[in-house]
Order: sequence, then C-alpha cells, then structure tokens
Amino acid sequence: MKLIVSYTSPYARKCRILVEELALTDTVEEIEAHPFDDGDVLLAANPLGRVPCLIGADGAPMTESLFITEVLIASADDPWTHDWTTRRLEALATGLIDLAVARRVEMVRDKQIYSDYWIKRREAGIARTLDVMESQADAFSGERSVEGLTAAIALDYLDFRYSESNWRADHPKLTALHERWNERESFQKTKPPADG
Ligand SMILES: N[C@@H](CCC(=O)N[C@@H](CS)C(=O)NCC(=O)O)C(=O)O
Repeated sequence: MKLIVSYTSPYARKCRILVEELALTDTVEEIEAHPFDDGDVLLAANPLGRVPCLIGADGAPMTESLFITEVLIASADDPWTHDWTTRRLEALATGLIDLAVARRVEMVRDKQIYSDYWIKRREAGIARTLDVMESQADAFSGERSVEGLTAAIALDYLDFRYSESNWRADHPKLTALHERWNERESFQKTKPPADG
C-alpha cells in the first residue's frame, strides 16, 4: 500500500504514526505530496485534493483519516482495539483537530476576507472541547489507543498552530496524556517541520 501524506497535516500524521505503531512499515510506503501543490500523484488518487490518501494493494484509493485508520488497524497482525467507545472518543478528538485546522485556515486568509467571527467561533469550540476531554481524560489513557493517539495529535497541533491557546493551563490530565505520547519514537519522528 502507499500512503500519500504531507508532513504538516495532523490527519496524515495520525496515519503515519499508526503505520509505525502497528508494525506496517514493510507494507505501507509513505509518499510526500503537499496538497496545495495539486500534484499529479495526489490528484490522480484523490479528486478531493487532500491528504492523507491511502492507495490499497489493489490500487484502490481511500480518503479520510478515520477510514484509513480502520484499514490500517484491520491490516495489522496485532491490531489495536477499535470498538464503539474507542470510535466515539476518536471522533471527538478528530473534531478538535478539525476546529484547530479550520482556525488555522481562517488565520492565513488575506486580511480583507479574514473573519474574526469564525476565528472566535473556532476558539470557543476548541476551549469547550478541551474541557470535555479533560473531564474524560481517563478514557483516553490507554497505551495502544487510537483515541489517545488522536487526542495527543490534536494537542500537539495546538502547540504547532495555536500555541497562544495555552491549553496546558487548565488541563493537567491532557498535559500528562500529551507528555506520554510525546515520549514515543513514532510521535517524535513525525513532528511537523518548524518552518511548515
Ligand atoms: N477529513 C479529512 C481532512 C483532511 C484534510 O483536510 N487535509 C488537509 C491537510 S491538514 C488538506 O489536505 N487540505 C487541502 C485542501 O483542503 O485543499 C481527513 O480526516 O482525512
């Protein structure tokens, strides 16, 4: 299989970490493609023009990190749990990534079309979601946990693109969760480039 990624995408990062953690590095080849370059390889596989995109062994392209996660887990000899509870929490943490990415997209718009309303709305959603995740942090704490991994990537993405959120201040359990994942080699190897 081939996994098309960019090195700044938190969605792609989740899939890259799973490839490593699920011991799929011999099965999945990583290909870098920056989505905004609209390169032939990405667009031939994914008309949405987004990363990540997984191309299966039969050549079938698959989009959406949540779906690719399922495929990667199903391909592993020693899969992680991916039951309804896991997916519910994974979806919430993915929503946090969505809000942080949407805020970032708004922040880099031309000043003439920049919307303070949308930025504030994203920031309010991020704040609320962090509080809910803090209150449920124990449920995210498993070591081989897609929901924990997704939460840790969301938090790391806040450090990368929204460091002024100062999310650690009121979220000690999420801080501890992030620290645990941050110690892993797979997490360190996939840090977004500082100039990305
Ligand atoms: N829901 C998608 C989101 C993927 C996504 O938005 N990726 C971004 C990079 S972080 C992208 O490729 N953006 C290019 C674009 O929107 O044109 C997923 O979970 O895979």
